[in-house]
Amino acid sequence: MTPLVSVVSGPRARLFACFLRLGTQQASSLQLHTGASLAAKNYYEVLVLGGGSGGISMAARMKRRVGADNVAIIEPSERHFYQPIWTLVGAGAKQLSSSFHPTVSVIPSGVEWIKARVVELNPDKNCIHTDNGKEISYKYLIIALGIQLDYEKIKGLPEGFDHPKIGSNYSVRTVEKTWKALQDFEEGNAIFTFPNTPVKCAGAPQKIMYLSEAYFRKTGKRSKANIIFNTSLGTIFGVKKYADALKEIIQERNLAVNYKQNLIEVRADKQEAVFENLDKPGETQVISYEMLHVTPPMSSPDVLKTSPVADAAGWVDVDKETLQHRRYPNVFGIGDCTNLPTSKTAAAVAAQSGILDRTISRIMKNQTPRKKYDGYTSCPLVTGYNRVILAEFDYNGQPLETFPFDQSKERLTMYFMKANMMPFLYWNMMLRGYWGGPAFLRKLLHLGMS
Ligand code: FAD
Ligand code: UQ1
Repeated sequence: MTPLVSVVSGPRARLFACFLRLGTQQASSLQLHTGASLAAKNYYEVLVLGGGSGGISMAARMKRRVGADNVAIIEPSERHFYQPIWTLVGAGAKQLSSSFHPTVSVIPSGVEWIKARVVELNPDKNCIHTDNGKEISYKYLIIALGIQLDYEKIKGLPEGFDHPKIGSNYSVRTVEKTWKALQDFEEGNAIFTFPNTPVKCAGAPQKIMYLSEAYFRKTGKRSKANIIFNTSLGTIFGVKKYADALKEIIQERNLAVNYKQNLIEVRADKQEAVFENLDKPGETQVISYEMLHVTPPMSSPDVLKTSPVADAAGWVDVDKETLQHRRYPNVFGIGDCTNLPTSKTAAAVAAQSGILDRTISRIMKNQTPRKKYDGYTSCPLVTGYNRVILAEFDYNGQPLETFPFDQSKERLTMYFMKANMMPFLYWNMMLRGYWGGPAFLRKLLHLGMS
């Protein structure tokens, strides 16, 4: 069958975006125009792998550097997700539909969207391969493939999600199950887990615990709930200032935190979770649950693990200040798929996008990169339906706060920022390549302060 797809950009792309937004049944069932191409050209000056937070932001910036015709994004998904809002979707404070737009609507106009999956990288030959058999070459490559969710590494998952009482804010498929489990809670253990791997947004596994506690209080069920946070880590949060604030909340709200406990099995039919004690190999504990929130193990995407651009652990091996690849000077990495030693968040991606833009611009002019990434990352720790502690810090784990007040205090204003301002900023500025993080704001708001 001849594919009905072709290269679509500019006004046509927007038209298709509207078309998709209308949710025309036919469009999806017949797989008509999606605005994507099957790769009209086989060479681009800038090729971006992944159309998530980092990929779209960088494509928008690269379009300004080299022109839309010279940029392409390879991304298989028809929907682009604003994942940070899933914390609130899982707690019933936002609708799932508010977390996505059609991918076609976020592709910068004129930039080519190749709707495919990357299956192989060949940086020695400056090309990649896609799952539909195409070889695409590039002058500069930006890798923004995100982090992979490994639910299947827990025995009993992902099939366990077919049962009630279990959810996970980390996937579009399971986030609404969290809200369902929360509403269905009657009496017993509400368990929240943190895996024994790197994760994205390391605060999210506990944010949903605080929200659940608040929900139980609101609905008169708090006295019937035994709330347990079983984490593989040995600490509640990596930065002392925020860890101290969280520990106070944990004590105040009577939450049980158990360290070095790693979820290894879910017996969803019996509502049982099995944990291994990481300090005592071989020792396991079975806990029954009335509600279970799973944060899955995560790893670098499979396509990267075995590729020449990976470090020993599978992450894209980049310079921590310039984001340029350590061995391939025309290759760059951004976001969750890299080995940047900072917390994996969209806030970090925003800050990285500004730096990487400058790095690439100088490389294109045969100049040495100058601007240095300080590891800025941020985690709005949602501690209730109207409360947020806004953690912001750098590579050294030192607080790097934007606002001229103590951000380790729970605040309504910061909740408003997380729930309403951030999504607006993400869709309208970051994805258009105009948000490189709040450094300028921090400097402005701290003028005159030592
Ligand atoms: P992603 O945005 O995940 O994009 C990766 C893209 O690569 C995806 O579109 C994917 O389809 C594509 N891809 C994967 N494999 C292939 C392939 N083989 N070929 C082609 N394309 C591929 N961050 C914050 O800053 N603040 C928060 O409050 C916050 N809360 C969060 C809460 C939750 C529940 C979750 C899940 C995340 C949260 N984050 C938060 C983290 C944030 O969403 C991520 O860090 C950010 O999206 C990372 O951007 P990225 O571009 O690296 O990866
Ligand atoms: C941020 O820049 C960002 O990226 C768009 C987020 O992701 C959703 C955040 O959660 C936060 C907190 C920031 C930092 C922005 C400010 C204004 C402090």
